[in-house]
Amino acid sequence: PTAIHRQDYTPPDYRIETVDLEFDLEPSSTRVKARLAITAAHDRSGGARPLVLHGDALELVSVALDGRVLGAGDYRLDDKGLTIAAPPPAFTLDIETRIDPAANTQLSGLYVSSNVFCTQCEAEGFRRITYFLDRPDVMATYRTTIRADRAAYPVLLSNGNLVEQRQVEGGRHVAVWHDPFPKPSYLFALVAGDLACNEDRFTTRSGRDVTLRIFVEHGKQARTGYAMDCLKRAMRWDEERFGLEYDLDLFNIVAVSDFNMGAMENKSLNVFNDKYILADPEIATDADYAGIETVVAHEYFHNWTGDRITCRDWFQLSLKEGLTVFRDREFSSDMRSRPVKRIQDVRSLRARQFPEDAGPLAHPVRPDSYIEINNFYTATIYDKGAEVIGMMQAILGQDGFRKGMDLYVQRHDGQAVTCDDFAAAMADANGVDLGQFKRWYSQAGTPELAIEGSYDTRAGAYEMTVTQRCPPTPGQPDKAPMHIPLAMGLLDAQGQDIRLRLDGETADAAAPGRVLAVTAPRQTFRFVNVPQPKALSVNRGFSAPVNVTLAQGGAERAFLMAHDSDAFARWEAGQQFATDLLLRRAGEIQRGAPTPFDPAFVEAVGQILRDESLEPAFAAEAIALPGEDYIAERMDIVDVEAIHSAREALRQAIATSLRADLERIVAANASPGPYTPDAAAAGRRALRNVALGYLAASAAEAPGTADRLLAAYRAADNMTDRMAALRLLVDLDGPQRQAALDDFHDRFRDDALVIDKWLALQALSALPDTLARVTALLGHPAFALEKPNKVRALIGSFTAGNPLRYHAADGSGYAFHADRTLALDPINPQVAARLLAPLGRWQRFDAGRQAKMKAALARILAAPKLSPDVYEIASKSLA
Ligand code: HT7
Ligand code: ZN
Repeated sequence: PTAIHRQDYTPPDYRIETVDLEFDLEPSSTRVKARLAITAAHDRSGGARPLVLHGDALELVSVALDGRVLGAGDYRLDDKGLTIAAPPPAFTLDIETRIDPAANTQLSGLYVSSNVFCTQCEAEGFRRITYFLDRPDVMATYRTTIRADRAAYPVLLSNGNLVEQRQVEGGRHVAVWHDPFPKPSYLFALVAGDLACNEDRFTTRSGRDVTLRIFVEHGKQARTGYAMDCLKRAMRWDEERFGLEYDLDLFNIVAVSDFNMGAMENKSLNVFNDKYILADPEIATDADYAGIETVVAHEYFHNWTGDRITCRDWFQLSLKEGLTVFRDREFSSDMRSRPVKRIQDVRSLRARQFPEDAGPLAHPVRPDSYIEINNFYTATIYDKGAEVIGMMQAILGQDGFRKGMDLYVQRHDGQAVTCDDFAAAMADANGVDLGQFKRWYSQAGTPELAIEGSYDTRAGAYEMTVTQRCPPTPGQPDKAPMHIPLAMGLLDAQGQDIRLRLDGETADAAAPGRVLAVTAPRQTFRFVNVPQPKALSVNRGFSAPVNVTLAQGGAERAFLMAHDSDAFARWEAGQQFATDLLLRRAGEIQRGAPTPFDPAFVEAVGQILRDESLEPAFAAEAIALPGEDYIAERMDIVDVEAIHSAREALRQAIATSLRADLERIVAANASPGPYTPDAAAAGRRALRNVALGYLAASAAEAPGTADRLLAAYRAADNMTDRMAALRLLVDLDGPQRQAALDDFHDRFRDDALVIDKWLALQALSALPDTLARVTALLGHPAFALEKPNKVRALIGSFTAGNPLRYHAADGSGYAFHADRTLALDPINPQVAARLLAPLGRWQRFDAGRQAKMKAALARILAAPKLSPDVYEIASKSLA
């Protein structure tokens, strides 16, 4: 496989103005007729250029140019597509292809999921439907005719407006759709099936009456209410926050059970993984509800940031994804608690994106090359991309950011553009220079900030020195300094923010917190007129996605935990305090000499438990320890056993010292009545379940723990509490564990999404025989390699979510991973490749594990007929 380079971009030689598609749907043999109106994009002084249409896994039936059927000598077919050497400057091309949707296990292009025809065309799936200029800078208007058996597929959908529907001979019917908005082929969609529908309406602020429909399997309509509510809230929010209004009379969503990702923003016909639509208290956890809110909003927001304004080429993917994640985060922050949302996003960034940025797959937010674009739907493109947008807002302010968005839409509506175009709109609307800031797009790696502060009592001045460094990443050994917006503050002895003024600023610049522009490799900020500070608070709100080194003792961290005016920074102080303790304990475990934990930490946790002024959702986050993966990132050589033991020991120490507080929290936050998914109720459940988790950590001291958890499992009247109890039980060997797992399976055996949870829970267990159980579950009727949700639930949970057992010293976890990858690759290479990242982290482990991880990667690479997807990840991981 060969790499594609950003620098090689050239505009298309031909434009496709209109696309007329006709589908004759049969599961194993679907006929697709495409009529394309094509014009040469360049002046032809140098003669006609060849027209190269992409195609993949297509059977060509016929091709005609301006009505003349072409013979084999008139065009060339190869594994990349169809080439016509010298077409006229403007012409019509009629192409007929035959495809086999039922055999499409890759789930890219047109496929069948539980008897429903559906498409997934991003990134390059349209070429698996017909020959086409399948690149995002070719935007056309589409008219789509769908013909199918009326009884089996009563619902026929595509993008845009329904212009005609009629019955035809042979028990078939036809629907014709027309989408007036030009779009790239990756936004094309078609759905046909026997689906139930939940219909609602929304009136836009300018008075457009929009019909909203959510299509799901029959019997599941009752589970679509929350998604519909989210959609309407998202539509209103986008009008209010960004002035962006929906632009058609119809907005359709379809949920399917087999989907490679979460959802897809096809113009006016979003297609979703069931997981991000279906919810009721019996089957969905609070996290599931929050996920639905985020993903429904995200796909809707793409209507402007992705569909109306799209990417020029796939190197610009973050243009739409980073921006749209930023927008969905802002939406969720407005719907829920902003600090809690920020904490959760940072946890996820540190768990997924920071390791990616520190490993062999590190790439810039705007990558320079790729082999397989499907491998670049990464945490860096999405989540770091969203951080970059968030930093722009931090620099420009919310009003300045809005001005930039307005200009971006005004300039580029209907176009396929670049990240530079976006940054230019932001800069021009605000009259600022974002030249240095744009290095966030081009330089990979997580910057490290070393911060030192010192107070000069005599001068009444505080100096903060910041040194920045960005570690080398593949292909980028040296980095230039970044522009880092660093929010910070100083607290006095009462925990109040000190008003801060930089040397040289006038008195009216003084403010209780500042956002500093860190731009140089080493920079000192001198604040004047400062009374004696007690604690320094940095990177408030996680204003920049960086790692900070700041020498702070336990007392200072505990003080910040209790007093910082920035809620995120309070949480962060607790995380860093816990991380210090856990790293120290892990080292002591390795040396065989554990010492007691600093009681100041346990006391600080106790204070949080007793502080009734705190939002429960925040308290839940504030008392939850950093994950094992985060601690691992901070160790020179990862020792999964020592990390696990250290973390368990700290959990036990907290449980032992704070038992009474924890019991009170569990009792006080018991469900007050029927389940509601709102943020406040979810926060109480979260706090209660974290407290229950601590109590379960001391199972050895409290012998009735397993019975208690089984009782909690049985008493639960919602999936959040049921799962919380079961998650704790699966780590305890005993009859209660099996009783609960069996009960769970029996209750929910017909609910695929819930059985995914059952698979995942078992894969996440800390018990030593977990791999054997996971291997046995591969043969369970509920599992199928063809179903991405099952693969992610069972295999993905084990390989990415269970470091203790995945990194077993004997290498069994790695061998399992290689075997599963090789089995999955011929079925669904996208999913196989996306699961592979944990093997690439071998540099972080001891020599024995390194050798076994590399051997697993080498075994994958040695396989004949590997997909480009898996080849790219495995080869880069070994490099
Ligand atoms: N834009 C969508 C990305 C996506 C996707 C990409 C590759 C293969 C399958 C896929 N399904 C969806 C989803 C989004 O970010 O909104
Ligand atoms: Zn997206």
